[in-house]
Amino acid sequence: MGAVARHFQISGEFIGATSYGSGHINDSYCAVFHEAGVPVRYLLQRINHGIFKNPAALMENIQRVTKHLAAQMADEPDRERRVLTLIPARDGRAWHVDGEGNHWRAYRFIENARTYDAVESTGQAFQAAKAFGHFQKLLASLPAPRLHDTIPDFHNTPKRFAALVEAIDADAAGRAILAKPEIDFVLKHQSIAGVLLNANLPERVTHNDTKFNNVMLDDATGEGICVIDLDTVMPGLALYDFGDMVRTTTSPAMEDEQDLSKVTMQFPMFEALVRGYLTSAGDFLTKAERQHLVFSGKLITFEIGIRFLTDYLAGDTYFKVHRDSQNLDRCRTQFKLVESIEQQEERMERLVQSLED
Ligand code: ADP
Ligand code: GN1
Ligand code: MG
Repeated sequence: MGAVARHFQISGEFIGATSYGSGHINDSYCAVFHEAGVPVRYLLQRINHGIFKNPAALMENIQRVTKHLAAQMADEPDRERRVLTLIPARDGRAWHVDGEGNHWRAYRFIENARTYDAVESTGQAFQAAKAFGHFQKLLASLPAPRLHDTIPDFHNTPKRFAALVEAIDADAAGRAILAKPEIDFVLKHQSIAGVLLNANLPERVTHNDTKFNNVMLDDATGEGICVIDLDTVMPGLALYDFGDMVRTTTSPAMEDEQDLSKVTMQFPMFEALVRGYLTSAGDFLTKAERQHLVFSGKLITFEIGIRFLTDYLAGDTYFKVHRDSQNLDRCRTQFKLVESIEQQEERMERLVQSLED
């Protein structure tokens, strides 16, 4: 790690690095340098180029996005903690390629803030949603050209459905027999897959991976201080972001929880999300977008469940796993949450409606 870290424009002496975070895709490390005798932390990441096929395009997106965000934060107190800051490599580029062809980047470490894998309070849900809505709002003015699609069709649910059907047919890991109820669940819900794509919603610059653990909450104030994990920032629908907030922030259970009785859509969390999101995004959302807020939670939860199931059937080639049936467990929590949303859909719709009046 020292060899990698020294390729970035960081002064001081490299002390060490440890593996960091619980993301499913990239490898993150917290690296410590001594600068004038003081330990300073940096976040180093190896980009998963098996998944992000064009790391240069991805880094160009991140450079443009962070620069645009930073310019709008210029007058804010504590502005350096409100947007990710890339540390350039010594050759002046925004990233470093090592001898094995791995792409690395370094960020300034956001101190006195942290991410949570599971939500703990409605206040946290409100703050996360407000931060992601603010992120969308600031990026609405990103100058042309259009950002690169870092993963094409990332939230195209019908294509995710088709990929699952292929994985069932191929049954590469011989697991289809173990996932019959989950496969049936998807087939039964096929009709919802295309709804957002056919709802005439505007394309925006969106985050596309608004997991609760992709926003850092300030330790002292609880504020959603910085949106992180920018690899999938690209053109998308605002509701992809809101839907993924519902998926990851309304249930108190971990994504791979095996006790499904713990997985439930907690109405007060949903209410906090809607209120937080409307605080920052309320003035640009169209009527059609508002009308699909509840639906987007159901759809994105369904979609990510499909992706976990597809990866389970393919033999765990995409998401990092730490045990054998982890992707199936993740799929089950998603579908349990979809059911919980279905049971409360009318009440959720009434809430959104009441906030319109
Ligand atoms: P992944 O794509 O693997 O989810 P993330 O970019 O979300 O990677 O980073 C993984 C974890 O590292 C985050 O959940 C967060 O806790 C931490 N992290 C990421 N960026 C920073 C940063 N600039 N400062 C401090 N911690 C960070
Ligand atoms: C991955 O990188 P991470 O862990 O924040 C995935 C998301 C999924 C999520 C499920 C690039 O996100 O799309 O929703 O896992 N990211 C990519 O937890 O596929
Ligand atoms: Mg992440």
